[in-house]
Amino acid sequence: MGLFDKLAGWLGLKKKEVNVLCLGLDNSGKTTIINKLKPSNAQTQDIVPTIGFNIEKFKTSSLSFTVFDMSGQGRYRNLWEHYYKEGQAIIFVIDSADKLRMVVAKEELDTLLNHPDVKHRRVPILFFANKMDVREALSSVKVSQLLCLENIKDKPWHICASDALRGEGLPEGVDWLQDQIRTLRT
Ligand code: G3D
Repeated sequence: MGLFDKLAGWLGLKKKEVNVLCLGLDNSGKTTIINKLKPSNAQTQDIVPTIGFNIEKFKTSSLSFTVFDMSGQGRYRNLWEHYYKEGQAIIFVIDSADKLRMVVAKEELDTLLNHPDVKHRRVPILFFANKMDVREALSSVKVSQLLCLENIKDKPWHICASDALRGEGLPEGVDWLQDQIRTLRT
């Protein structure tokens, strides 16, 4: 059973669709991660509202994923922020080997956490400290420190080291998210 099926299988017990936002800078590994989670029968819908800004959406009967880049596209911010309202869980992907842009990732995370549609909601956030296989990658503890994750007090969060190419670390993250969604719904 695929990772996504596992998550969707449980959620399928409840009829309502759950929206998961998958965010991060470009090139962090979002597409690779999502492709590992995606079941082959998912309905994919590429939405291109404006040239240069791509949003991918796909869903099964119980779970809907919205994936987009947050980088270099400040002018599209109002387009992507529109999706915050409907997000019930967030997957935030970081390229652990991209030390130069770690500060940009932190800025985007802080902006996300302060957004009115996110700030006062107990949205669970799963962080993937991705590209762990790269020799110079920072550890998940270091990534967590640089992003100041310990300052997130009002939302459940969890960070997993991952190697999306091999799928390593993804099951742990998905298990955590599944528990969180279950907790929120009971
Ligand atoms: P994005 O969707 O966030 O923009 P992608 O990122 O999933 O397109 O990944 C960007 C590049 O990083 C891809 O390489 C992809 O194969 C690679 N990548 C993703 N995850 C990992 C990982 O865990 N380890 C390593 N080493 N590489 C990873 P290309 O060469 O296709 O651009």
